[in-house]
Amino acid sequence: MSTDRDGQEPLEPEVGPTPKESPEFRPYHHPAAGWGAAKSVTHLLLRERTLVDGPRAIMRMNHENTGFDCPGCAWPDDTKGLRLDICENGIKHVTWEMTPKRVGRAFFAAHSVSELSSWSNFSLEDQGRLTEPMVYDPDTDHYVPIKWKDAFELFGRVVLGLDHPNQASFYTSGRLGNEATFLYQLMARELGTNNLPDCSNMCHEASGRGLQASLGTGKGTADLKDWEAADALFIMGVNAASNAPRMLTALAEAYHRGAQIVHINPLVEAAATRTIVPHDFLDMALFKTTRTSTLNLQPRIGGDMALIRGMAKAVLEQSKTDPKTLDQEFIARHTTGFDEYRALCENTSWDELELQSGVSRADIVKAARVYCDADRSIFSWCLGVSQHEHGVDTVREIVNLLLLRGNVGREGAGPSPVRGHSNVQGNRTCGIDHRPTEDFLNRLAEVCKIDPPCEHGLDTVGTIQAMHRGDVKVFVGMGGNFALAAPDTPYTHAALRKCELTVQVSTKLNRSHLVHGRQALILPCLGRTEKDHQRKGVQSTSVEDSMSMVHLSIGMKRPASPHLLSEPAIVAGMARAALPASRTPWEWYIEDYDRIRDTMAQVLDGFEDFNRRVRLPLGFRIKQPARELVFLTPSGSAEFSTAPLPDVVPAAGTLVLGTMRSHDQWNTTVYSDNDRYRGVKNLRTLVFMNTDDMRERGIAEFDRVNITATARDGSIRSLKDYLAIPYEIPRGCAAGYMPEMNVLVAIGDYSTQSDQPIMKHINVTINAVT
Ligand SMILES: Nc1nc2c(c(=O)[nH]1)N[C@H]1C(S)=C(S)[C@@H](COP(=O)(O)OP(=O)(O)OC[C@H]3O[C@@H](n4cnc5c(=O)[nH]c(N)nc54)[C@H](O)[C@@H]3O)O[C@H]1N2
Ligand SMILES: Nc1nc2c(c(=O)[nH]1)N[C@H]1C(S)=C(S)[C@@H](COP(=O)(O)OP(=O)(O)OC[C@H]3O[C@@H](n4cnc5c(=O)[nH]c(N)nc54)[C@H](O)[C@@H]3O)O[C@H]1N2
Ligand SMILES: [Mo]
Repeated sequence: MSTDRDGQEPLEPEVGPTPKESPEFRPYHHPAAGWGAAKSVTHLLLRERTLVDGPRAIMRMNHENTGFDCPGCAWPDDTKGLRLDICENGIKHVTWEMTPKRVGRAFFAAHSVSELSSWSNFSLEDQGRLTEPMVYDPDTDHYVPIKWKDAFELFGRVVLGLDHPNQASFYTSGRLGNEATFLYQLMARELGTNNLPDCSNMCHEASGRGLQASLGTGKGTADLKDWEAADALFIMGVNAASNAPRMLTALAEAYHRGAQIVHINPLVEAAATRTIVPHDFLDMALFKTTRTSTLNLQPRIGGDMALIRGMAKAVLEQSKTDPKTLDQEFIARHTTGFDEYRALCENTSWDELELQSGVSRADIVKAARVYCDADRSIFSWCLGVSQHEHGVDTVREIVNLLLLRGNVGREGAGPSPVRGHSNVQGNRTCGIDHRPTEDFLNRLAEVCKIDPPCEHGLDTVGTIQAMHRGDVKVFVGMGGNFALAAPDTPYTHAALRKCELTVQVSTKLNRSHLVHGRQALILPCLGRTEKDHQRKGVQSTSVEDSMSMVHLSIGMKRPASPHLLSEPAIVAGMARAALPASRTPWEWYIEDYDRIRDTMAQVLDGFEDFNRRVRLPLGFRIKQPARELVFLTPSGSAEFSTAPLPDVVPAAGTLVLGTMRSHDQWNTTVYSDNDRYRGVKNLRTLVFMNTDDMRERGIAEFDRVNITATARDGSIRSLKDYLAIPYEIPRGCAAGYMPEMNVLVAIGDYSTQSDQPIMKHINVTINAVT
């Protein structure tokens, strides 16, 4: 159980909305999406009382530059344009933002911060949209209204009083649009710090670093057209039906076309079975389902690298009798390190590969056959691959396998990580990077006439540790819910409480407003669905999806309150207050976001002629050098990697636990206590376990268990009274939900390769409560 207030008061386990109805578990055998999804959406629209506005807004979502971008996941929009490209969860995220409920000054007057601290996370967000800026009053322990001007002044005063700009840290959650992002990093760098942690530090940092090292680009190279042309799709470590539901459409289309679809996941998730394509109304009416998988492999948690190396070994073995198995010309012309990699594969025994992957040689070879039989293959992955100690090595291993058959830089092929937040990729493109390149800083300095610092800044874990030490005194959360999303909940909370000032720019009340510094501000902003009026008219912002497409998003709803400001305007207000002598035309930028875009066009690679190109019907695709076979690596070629296989087999008596999302949640926002596709109702404090592991421990379904995690430094963290659910998961593996389980992730347990907290590989023991 987590603790609050520097470890003194215990918090209730973080649960969703349902007042304890009895939990249910019945394995799910229906197709993904389809009518189950439609029913769930209707329920939510009714609950949020947006049955009229909701559907109207949804019809404007993801349309060619005339609507707003879905604030949900980063899956790209349908290339065919006008089709209704929506999903159940996208609709949930939109209605969540459009709720008619409001949190005004009367609410804050009625409830002290201490009182609100005892509320569940669900109840906090369920109060509705924030309506005006608030400041914490320590005398009364209440948030009280503050004028925007005074809020900015307070921020400016505290920042100006710091000994060094590195005593401030500026977090970004991946919903922030590109224009606000650019201004935000400009403010930080003009102040003199690269302390720009973001949610990507907990999410896809490993993917960026792995791809950068192998291919000289931090992003995937495949786009949706490639997905439509691939002969084989390998889907790794993603729960697509819940977290990137529009991928189901691509999978169903691929299946119809006769493509092979291989899912690699310790759990057989709903997307690995069959679907009713969510926006295909005829299929909906006829209950017509399509398969979305041709092969499922269930590696142990952390076993992917061994599995991929096994596939590479099988490919190399096959090439001895069939030389065309390898793309020799591609390897010779475009890669380095092939001989070393081949030797490494040959010297890794099948026994070791089977043990470490948890998959039999026969099944690994089966997957390799699929790969060899396909002319064009795409490998797609998400957190199941990235949130590990060896996430970078695994991503590089995937690239190794792609390189063997020349599956990079041509149609229908390539690496294709599935990003999380709708604009997390755009944030990085537009400068949110605690390790900026010299090139970028030089360009920023020249165009914006500032003198940015070149020493690297703090990422998410680094920021938490620095706050804990007292080295960082000002924390700004630009969206997100840092207090719950970050690892080691009590440690993170203690760190936030040590700050001089915490500032949260948010749409809804959440835990991060209650776990605050000595001084604290809540700055409420417009949501993506809302009209952003500025001096020169209604403004749009741009976003970038998982496949490097940049397009405009225009809100259409009346703002939730007349006192809200847009995110760019909030950044400008903060910047002006903290940089009174700044020559950056902050106010002028806000009058018309085209002006921000004109500056961005000069600073950012691939954004030339930004204002015109972003207004093209589907926006534009940022040039991807690796796609054109230009590899910006030290060698100028795509680089094979030869990392040693990690030992991921749990020690005797222990299990490896991965944290993940339920179907009915958006990261720290929990919509209900149900996880439909996994057959769970009214329960979040659960742990999925293998039946044999349960039997060995004398645990039966719904038995209460205690979970104890042992960190690398030997420290112990635990959760009590969770309910065990027997699940089809490999032996030695267990799984449960974030953010409740973040208390188990020790602050020091981050990857030495990516600095990402290891959220998918926690060493635990699980015992029945006696
Ligand atoms: N509805 C909804 N959509 C979302 C989000 C949300 O919370 N709700 N969050 C968004 C964000 S920010 C992100 S980053 C993405 C996250 O999308 P996902 O990566 O799907 O997120 P998780 O729920 O963490 O699920 C991890 C998946 O990896 C599998 N897995 C765990 N360990 C391993 C392993 O070692 N190997 C393999 N191969 N698989 C493993 C799990 O079984 C699970 O299927 O989704 C985005 N979209
Ligand atoms: N154990 C464990 N922990 C994890 C993960 C895991 O798999 N396991 N996943 C990690 C990952 S991948 C991620 S991305 C992080 C997510 O970390 P965050 O991005 O920090 O968290 P979210 O829950 O997405 O943030 C939700 C909040 O964002 C605010 N918000 C919503 N819309 C807007 C908007 O338009 N503007 C602004 N300013 N605010 C808005 C609302 O106030 C809402 O409460 O969590 C990480 N934590
Ligand atoms: Mo994420």
